[in-house]
Amino acid sequence: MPSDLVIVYHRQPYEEVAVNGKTEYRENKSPNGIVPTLKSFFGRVDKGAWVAWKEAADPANPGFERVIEIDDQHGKYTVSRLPLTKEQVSSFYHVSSKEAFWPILHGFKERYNYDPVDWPTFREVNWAFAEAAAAEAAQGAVVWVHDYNLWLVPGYLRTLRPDVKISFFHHTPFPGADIFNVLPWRKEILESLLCCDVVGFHIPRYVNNFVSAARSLLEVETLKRQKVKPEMTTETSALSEQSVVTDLDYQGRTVRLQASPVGVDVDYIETLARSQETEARVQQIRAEKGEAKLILSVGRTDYTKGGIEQLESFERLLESNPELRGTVRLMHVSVAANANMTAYVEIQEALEAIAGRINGRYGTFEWQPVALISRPVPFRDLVAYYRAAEVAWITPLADGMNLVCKEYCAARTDGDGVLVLSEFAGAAVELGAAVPTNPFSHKSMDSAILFALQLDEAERRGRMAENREIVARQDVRFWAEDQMKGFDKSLGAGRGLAAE
Ligand code: GDG
Repeated sequence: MPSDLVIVYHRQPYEEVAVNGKTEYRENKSPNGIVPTLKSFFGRVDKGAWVAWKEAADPANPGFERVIEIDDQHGKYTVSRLPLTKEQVSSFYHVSSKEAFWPILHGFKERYNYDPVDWPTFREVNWAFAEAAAAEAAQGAVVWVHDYNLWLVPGYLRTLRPDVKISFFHHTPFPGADIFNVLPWRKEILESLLCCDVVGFHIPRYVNNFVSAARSLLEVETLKRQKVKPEMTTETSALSEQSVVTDLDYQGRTVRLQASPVGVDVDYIETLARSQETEARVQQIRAEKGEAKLILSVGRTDYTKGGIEQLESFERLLESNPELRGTVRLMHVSVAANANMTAYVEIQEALEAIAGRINGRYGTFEWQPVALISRPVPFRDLVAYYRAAEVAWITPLADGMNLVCKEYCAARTDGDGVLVLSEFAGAAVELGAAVPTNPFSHKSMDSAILFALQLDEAERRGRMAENREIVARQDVRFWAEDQMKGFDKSLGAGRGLAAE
């Protein structure tokens, strides 16, 4: 049976577990991230489909069922798994996406690695995703494509299935023309994205950057621009915009542009944070750390997350403020998602070197200033650390949104805690009561963390209350509803999805 909604995302929507020699497909263990939210859209349609990939030695004989039926709490849907070879995965995902697109999207021109990109393979893989989506989609269905590694899917899909409605969501920042145009495939990518009915980004800045890139190479016309909603314009943020383009014309078609910041599952996090188990764990963490204040930093091991710059700032903090020695501890959780890539191995080594140096220079038998955690922390424990940490120090150099800072606020059901947030995280345009910091400036990094440590309780609680209100209002359901509105407005001519 064809599907009314097809989600195209490189990741599979469940975990595959072997039980007594049989494969079972289970809800992902990790409740965070956006996969559960995406799946919840299947509850709004008669039939849904998901397109992902799975590695196979021989794509002609993959050795696994290509299309499987899933029936979980979100409803019934099929998952098409494209058999990709190890070489295809490496070329399309690790090389083109991570070594060429990722640095450009985050504004790191100097890290951009052009030479190993195999563009024909990138096209081939994107074509396979488009074909699989076309095979699943009902007449007039909505096909929702996610992220830059599937940039060419909309263009191919438009050719294969002119009837479907295509929506694309970018989870990363989108740079302006000066940076985006470093990519030699820029025109092909933009032409593909302009085949969409809706192109979604987290914040207005990325929308306007996309328009600047499109305008630099193609004849696009701005049909509509509107004032940015007050909840997305904190004055302090380097990423603020005052107005945003909402409709573009390209070759006689209207492309709707949407800024909707992804939120977190506040109900779920609050329930976890309030549970007796978490409370007990929080007491235990507090007892272990004693009087020392806990500064918490969580993120993937990636140069965009600014881990090295943050540890260096912490080192300067202890150097310049000897009275802080013994009174603060930094828990720096940095988990590698791409453990084998050279760039990430180098960062891991650098983090270990700096953390070791700080501990060697300032630590004592009783007090270790930095706990560098490189293994994933179970989400339950993470929530307990969020609850126990006096300060969350989130300082990416560039980040599409950053969900960790929102999770921290959601977990602070006690109303205390200080969030120090980089101006270059998309979330900074929403969380105006965070202590802002510029990770490119030593002065700003050092003074922001010192300021956060010294805030009195009334000020801490006032700021946290403001941030919690925004995080609760603009949660993941708010994002989902916003996406729905985008579908309804622009995709209304299709079969349509039922509003909840
Ligand atoms: C991309 C964009 C955008 C981290 N360590 C552990 C752990 N995490 C979880 C956090 C959070 C998630 O990973 C990270 O989300 P972020 O949003 O911070 O970052 P990216 O992975 O880079 O995500 C980003 C996002 O897409 C959504 O559009 O916000 O800008 O780069 O949920 O909690 N979870 C557990 N243990 C860990 O050690 N369980």
